[in-house]
Amino acid sequence: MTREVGAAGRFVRQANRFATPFGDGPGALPIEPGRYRLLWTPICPWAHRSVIVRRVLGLESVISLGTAHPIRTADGWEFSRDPGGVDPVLGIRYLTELYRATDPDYEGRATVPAVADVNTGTVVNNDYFRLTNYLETVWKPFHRSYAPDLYPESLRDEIDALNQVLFDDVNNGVYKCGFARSQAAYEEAFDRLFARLDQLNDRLATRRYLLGDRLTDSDVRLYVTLVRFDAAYYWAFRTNLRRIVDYPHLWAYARDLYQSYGFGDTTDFHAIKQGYAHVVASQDQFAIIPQGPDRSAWLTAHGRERLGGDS
Ligand SMILES: N[C@@H](CCC(=O)N[C@@H](CS)C(=O)NCC(=O)O)C(=O)O
Repeated sequence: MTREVGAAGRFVRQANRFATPFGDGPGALPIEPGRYRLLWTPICPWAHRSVIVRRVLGLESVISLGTAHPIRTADGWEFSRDPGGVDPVLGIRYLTELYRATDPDYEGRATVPAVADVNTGTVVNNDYFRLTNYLETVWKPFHRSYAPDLYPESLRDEIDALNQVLFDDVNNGVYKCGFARSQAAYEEAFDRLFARLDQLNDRLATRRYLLGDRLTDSDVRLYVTLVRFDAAYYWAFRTNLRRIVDYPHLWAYARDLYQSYGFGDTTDFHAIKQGYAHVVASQDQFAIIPQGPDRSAWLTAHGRERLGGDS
């Protein structure tokens, strides 16, 4: 993480190395059932998105899933939950082995989500930003019947624009708070995050989902951050002005999604808490002072005079 520091101590996320698209165009990764394995760990919001979409769309028998332990070791993500500590399909102990087999000169972090080609034992795609969109579009021939259209053509521009905002202020916004190396960088990200959550809460007051009455890719993206918020970010990344349970519409919306197929059943709160506790423990400390909780309510009427006594 140490290299991903920008001006004034801001966190700047590394670019994806393996971004070849899926599809039938020249040079694209062919759509082929049984050929790919999605690698994730339940702590990771970027990987969780793809796991949700894979289940919602019924792609589980088409793209297999490998699960790393939620605590990242000094050597990176480890398949220690598997028998013998080795991913049963790829035969690797650590995710870094896969990245190194693909590109011996790879110097970035070996991240999830990563899609491996099981025939070659290499990473073919780790484009966490676009991965769900591939599952939603070019993988359509393998969707279950009655699968929802999470990325309808008529809404794509709107979804893409909203996804960018969600990324900047919310999905990556919490990381900008947690990985800030200066008080000013933390406060800037914190203010943007809560201003955006306030706005999203208002938006969801009158619509069931972000884009109206249908579930879309944007809802998956917002969900993965909301579900980690009170359990982890609030304390681990100091995003503590308000909790999600303090926002009436965001909280009901988050529960609505959690209770939907593919969402709550892929959410592992224990792994999330375990993983972020470890992130905090392994991080350098910059003595960032939390900006919350919200102090404004301390001066509102308490009504306790009516009980008598001196004041
Ligand atoms: N590919 C993106 C996003 C994916 C990502 O950050 N995944 C995290 C887990 S949430 C990861 O795998 N980190 C591995 C590491 O830091 O070594 C990135 O490199 O920033």
